[in-house]
Amino acid sequence: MAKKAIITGVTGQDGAYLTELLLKKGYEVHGIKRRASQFNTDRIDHLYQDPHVSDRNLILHYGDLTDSTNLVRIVQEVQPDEIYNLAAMSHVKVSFEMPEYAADADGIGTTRLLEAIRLLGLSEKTRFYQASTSELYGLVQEVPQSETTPFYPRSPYAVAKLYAYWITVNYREAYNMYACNGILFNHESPLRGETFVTRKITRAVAKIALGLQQHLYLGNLDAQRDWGHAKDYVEGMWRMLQQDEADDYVLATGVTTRVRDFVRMSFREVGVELEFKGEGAEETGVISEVHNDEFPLPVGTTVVSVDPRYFRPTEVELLLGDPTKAKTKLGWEPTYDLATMCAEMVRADIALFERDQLLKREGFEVRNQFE
Ligand code: NDP
Ligand code: GDR
Repeated sequence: MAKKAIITGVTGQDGAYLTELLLKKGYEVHGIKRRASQFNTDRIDHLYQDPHVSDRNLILHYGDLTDSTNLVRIVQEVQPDEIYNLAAMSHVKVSFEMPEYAADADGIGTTRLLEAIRLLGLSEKTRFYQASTSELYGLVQEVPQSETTPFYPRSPYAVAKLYAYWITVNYREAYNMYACNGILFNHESPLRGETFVTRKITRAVAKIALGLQQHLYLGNLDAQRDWGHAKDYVEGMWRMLQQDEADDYVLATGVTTRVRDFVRMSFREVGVELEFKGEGAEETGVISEVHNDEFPLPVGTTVVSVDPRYFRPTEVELLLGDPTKAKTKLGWEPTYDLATMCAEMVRADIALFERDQLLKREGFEVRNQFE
């Protein structure tokens, strides 16, 4: 019999990569997606199977982490071997605008799933993965950060995730459930949401290189992040649920990079060198060298500025993870380095926008979104 897994947040970046991984491993995957007014399954459309086919191994269910009735119903129907709780209002800056919703979906949502497992008598059968985060570390207490570093969350998102972390530990201890926290540092990919900083940058660089955009506005260029590739990280999630005993693990690369340097790295991919001038809100990124005959802007053009609207009321300045425990106990190691991932993201965004470039050349209007 194939193992059954439920993935919440199946339409997100990690949901897509994890679905692909579990299908390859022969699982029957049940994804929970939200009802939306437009299709929201772009990232998993290549895995879609016609509901009329009888031996499908990817089944999607409508559901929401804020509604326990549907979660109980789906868990009862599926009787899963594993649940991966990836669904969340996952944007740190946006959580300052909707703190109550973040607490409900990201915090209480986790309890709703754990309670579904418990109430349905599945505590011994169903293994549970909670998408915890390096945002728990928040204000720097220790560098690098490991499973034993104290938490100091700095946003409504991180506070909600702190609750989710501890309720997962509590259900493990109180009910002997196999429940794990993956404390994952930032991980990116060509499927990354468009408003997270790496993807915002690679999209803008692609558009600027194709003559579809002139300028990129960013917030805190000094922030440092330990960026890995989502493909590596979903493998770690799966490994956490295959051990003899449940535990909590950090997944990270052990390398940290400033936002400003990721901008430089991305422009380098299109043959352009940037120089940063000024400080704080006055800082700008100016083209200092061009090694690409097709690049549309000359040396001396300012292409990056700081817009304080992207600053956060409380910022997380430095994240650098220590993945030793995952390496030792799970045999997990990242396979991507940042430059390779950055190149993959820029190339994917160029391919995405070449269609827009063609439309523009032919005289059609191309609207700019997500700037
Ligand atoms: P995304 O933002 O790409 O995906 C989030 C998913 O959650 C989407 O499928 C979204 O649906 C769904 N979702 C949001 N709210 C609800 C809700 N109320 N009910 C049901 N589904 C909901 O996130 P990632 O894939 O990047 O991250 C996955 C998880 O890992 C998240 O919990 C995130 O907080 C956490 N995390 C992520 C890290 C990262 O660097 N990527 C690092 C550490 C933790 P829709 O598509 O409809 O919006
Ligand atoms: P983060 O990711 O907050 O770490 O949360 P994000 O990419 O949003 O920000 C990283 C850093 O870049 C700075 N920054 C900007 N960020 C955005 N989004 N837009 C900008 O214009 C910009 N300019 C500078 C930010 O201030 C920050 O310091 C991500 C999410 O995936 C969470 O769900 C997850 O838990 C953590 O990673 C680990």
